[in-house]
Amino acid sequence: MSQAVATPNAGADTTPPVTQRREGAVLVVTISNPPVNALGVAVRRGLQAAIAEAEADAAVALVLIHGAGRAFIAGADIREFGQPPQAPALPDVCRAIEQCSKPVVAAIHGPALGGGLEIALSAHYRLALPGSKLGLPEVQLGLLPGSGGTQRAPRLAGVKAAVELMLSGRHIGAEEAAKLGLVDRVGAGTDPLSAGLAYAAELLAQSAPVRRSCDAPGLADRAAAQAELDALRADTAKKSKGLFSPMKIIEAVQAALELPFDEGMKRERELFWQCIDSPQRAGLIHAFFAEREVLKVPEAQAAQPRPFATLGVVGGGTMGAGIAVSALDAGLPVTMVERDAESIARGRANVEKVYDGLVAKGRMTPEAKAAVMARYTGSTSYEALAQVDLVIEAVFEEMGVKKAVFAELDRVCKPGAVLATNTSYLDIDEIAASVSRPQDVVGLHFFSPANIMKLLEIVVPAQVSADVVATAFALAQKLKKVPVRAGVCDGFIGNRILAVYRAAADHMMEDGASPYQIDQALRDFGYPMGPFQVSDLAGGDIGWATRKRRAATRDPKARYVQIADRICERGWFGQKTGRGYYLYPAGARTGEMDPEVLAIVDAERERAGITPRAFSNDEILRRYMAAMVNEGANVVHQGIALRPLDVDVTFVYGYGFPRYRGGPMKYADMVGLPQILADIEAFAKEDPLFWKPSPLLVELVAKGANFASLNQSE
Ligand code: 3H9
Repeated sequence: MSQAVATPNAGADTTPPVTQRREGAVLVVTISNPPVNALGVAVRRGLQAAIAEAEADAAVALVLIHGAGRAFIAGADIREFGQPPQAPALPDVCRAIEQCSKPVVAAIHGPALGGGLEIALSAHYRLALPGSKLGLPEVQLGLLPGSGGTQRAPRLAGVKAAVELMLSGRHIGAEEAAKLGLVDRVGAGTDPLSAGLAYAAELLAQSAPVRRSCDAPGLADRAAAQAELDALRADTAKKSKGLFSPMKIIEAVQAALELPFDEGMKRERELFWQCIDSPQRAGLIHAFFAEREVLKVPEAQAAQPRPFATLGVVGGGTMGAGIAVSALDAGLPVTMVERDAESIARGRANVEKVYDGLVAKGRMTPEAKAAVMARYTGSTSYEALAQVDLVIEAVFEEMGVKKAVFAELDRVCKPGAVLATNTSYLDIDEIAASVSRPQDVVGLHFFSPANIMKLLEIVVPAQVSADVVATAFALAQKLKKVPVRAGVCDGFIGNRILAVYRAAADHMMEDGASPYQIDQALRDFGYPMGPFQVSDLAGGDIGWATRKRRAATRDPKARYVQIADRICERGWFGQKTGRGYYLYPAGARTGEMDPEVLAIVDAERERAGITPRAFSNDEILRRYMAAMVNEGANVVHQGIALRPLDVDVTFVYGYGFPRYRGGPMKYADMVGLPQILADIEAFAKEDPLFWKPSPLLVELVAKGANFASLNQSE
């Protein structure tokens, strides 16, 4: 993102980000680089200088490092990656700490992640307070721990635990870190300075010696360590799903097993640079910042959210129940309303089914389920929603039905209640205009299953007030969703773009590629499933209903592929009917190729007068992505998405786009916009109606700019 290296303490404050002062024989080193004490160049320089001072000052007997504010250290400054490196490098700072001739203590509170944990592991003694979050999450950025984490963590915690931490990137608490041998002491309280000073006093009283992690004995049983690593390597090869850095982590730990410490560090550095140079690093770091930038929308910056403590859900079908579960999981009380006793019983059963599944798998106790369900109320009367702060309507996707529900909500809900509609396509301005309080109406487009899928499109109709939008963003965060602001249009951001690239896939199918080849090409790209598998999973009848609804307004000159209709006419709706594009014998979830589907495709080609031609997987990908990016550009151009990064986050969290590619707009930037535009212009020769270059794409190419230039933070 930002091409500028973050300046610590930018602005009027000129306090250096690392300060030291003597407290008796202890040199207290304080890192203060808000918001999370990332290890930018000034922090690295400060730490190096502090260690030099400790060595030089005979009155210093021990060094205590701690973080000011809410973190110990959240890691390397991610904004520096991809920039020319500036000395000192973090591994050198870590080595200086470890080589210090006086004991160094790290007092950890809050996040101690990545390079932050590596600093702590280079210290000689570690204390962590409750609430600490320790981890080596570099894998999530396409990296490996590059400041000795791959060499020191296995020596302290053993291969298995260390590699598991590095491959999962998960954060662990102080207690678990102590069990693993990564910290020596779990302290009490919330102040790392006072806890650290008390620990330092103890160590000084015991004349505790310097004790270096590079000499720790975790790899002493070489054969056992190698056997553990071999098993992890085999597992990682199977599970790393196209990711680059997991195998590099294994290689780095192999070096820890085989090489003396300093040579292992060199090997780790080489592997780290391979990760830095990989496009996956660029994609994942883009995703990291984009996921945070999506929260920065004008309404949420201009207004405070309305308080919300209670939630109503209208509709107990799959969507309504999923939304209710999501809210119950977040600790909110939920009142669900359905039209009659039978429907509300079904609604309740749909909610309970989710928790019963967890209980059956041993992931929830029956008591915990009962406690959650105690917050659920079912009712057949709208009056039950009179006092709730926020209502989400999740009834049948039809304007008349939705308006009838909103009329009821308008009648019963208290003034100031937020009235949200969970629609995928419908015009929310029209819904808002039908009530007496359009300023309270907002769209919340959940994705199915709503308790699992992270994406939440927050659709902003013309008359909504800013605090309602801010409330929607606050709700999304409470529900642990990733919210994206969208404007009103048919399909909002995600489904609108989907309709276009899905049509491109249908065109390719009719022109000669099989659905199986198209799916394979997209799985090779990194999607967990191809578009035809997704259609079988979602149910072909859903798309069929939409196509029928749109039939009347479809441009008769636009190309329309009828293969999906032929399949649906046979009642083949995908997994739930045992066949769709694929065959699912005996309820199987993985489909098999279906020769009858291929025969239908052939017949449709013939009917349309098309002589099939061969497609390479590369061409399939180019067409699919060109269609997606072009419509993404239209969506940004028309203000439906605020920035290209909002399109990226939508696709990563709602449509299975591989996160390590950053999102479609980031991918387009990496391919180069002139290339994408040239593809579209070439395809337009066959079908100028479908392939119309987006004005935004044309403009950016003419200016030599990219999508990143429209993301304020880049
Ligand atoms: C590494 O360490 C490599 C080394 O092994 C080797 C090097 C040679 N840098 O998430 P939040 C910003 S790789 C720069 O909203 P929270 C973030 O963008 C690094 N900026 O807060 C946001 O900015 P803004 C390994 C960072 O409380 C603000 O801080 N470390 C960094 O929900 C607040 O963040 C990681 O991967 C950073 N490292 O969560 C940890 N971290 O306000 C990444 C955060 O402008 N960070 N920012 O939007 C996190 O997981 C979470 O931010 C954290 C706090 C848990 C720390």
